[in-house]
Amino acid sequence: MKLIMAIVQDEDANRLVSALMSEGYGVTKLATTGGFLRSGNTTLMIGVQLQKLQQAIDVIEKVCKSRKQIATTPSPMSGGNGGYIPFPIEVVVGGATIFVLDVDQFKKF
Ligand code: 2BA
Repeated sequence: MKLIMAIVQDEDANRLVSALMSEGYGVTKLATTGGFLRSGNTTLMIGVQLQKLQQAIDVIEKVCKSRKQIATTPSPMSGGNGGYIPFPIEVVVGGATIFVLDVDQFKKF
C-alpha cells in the first residue's frame, strides 16, 4: 500500500475530493499553509493499493490546474532608512505537489 500526500490549491480541492471519492478512493483533507506564499493550500492524504496508485495520480493531474499568483517579497534593495522595500513578483503555483510514501501498516479499528 502507498500513501499519496498531495498539496493542491484550495480552488481545486473540493472538485478533487469529489473526483477521488467517486472513483472509490479514501481521502483525508487537511488545511495547510505554503511556506513561500504563506497562504492557504490543501493537503490530501490518500491511501491506495499499489495497483490503483497511477490511476489516482492521473485523477489529481486531470483536476488540478497551475495558476499564476502575485507574491510580495522584500526587495534586496534598501530604502533610504535602511528598511527593505516589498515588491510584487509573479510565481506559477503548480497544480499539485505530490509525495508517494510506502505504508508499513494499514489498520482500521
Ligand atoms: P508555497 O511554499 O506557498 O509556494 C508557492 C509557489 O511559490 C511554488 O509553487 C513556487 O512556484 C513558488 N516558490 C516556492 N518557493 C520559492 C522560492 N524559494 N523562490 C521562488 N519561488 C518559490 P509550487 O512549487 O507548485 O508549490 C506549491 C506548494 O506546494 C507550496 O506552497 C508548498 O506548500 C508545497 N510544496 C512545494 N514543494 C514542496 C516540498 N519540496 N516540500 C513540501 N511542500 C512543498
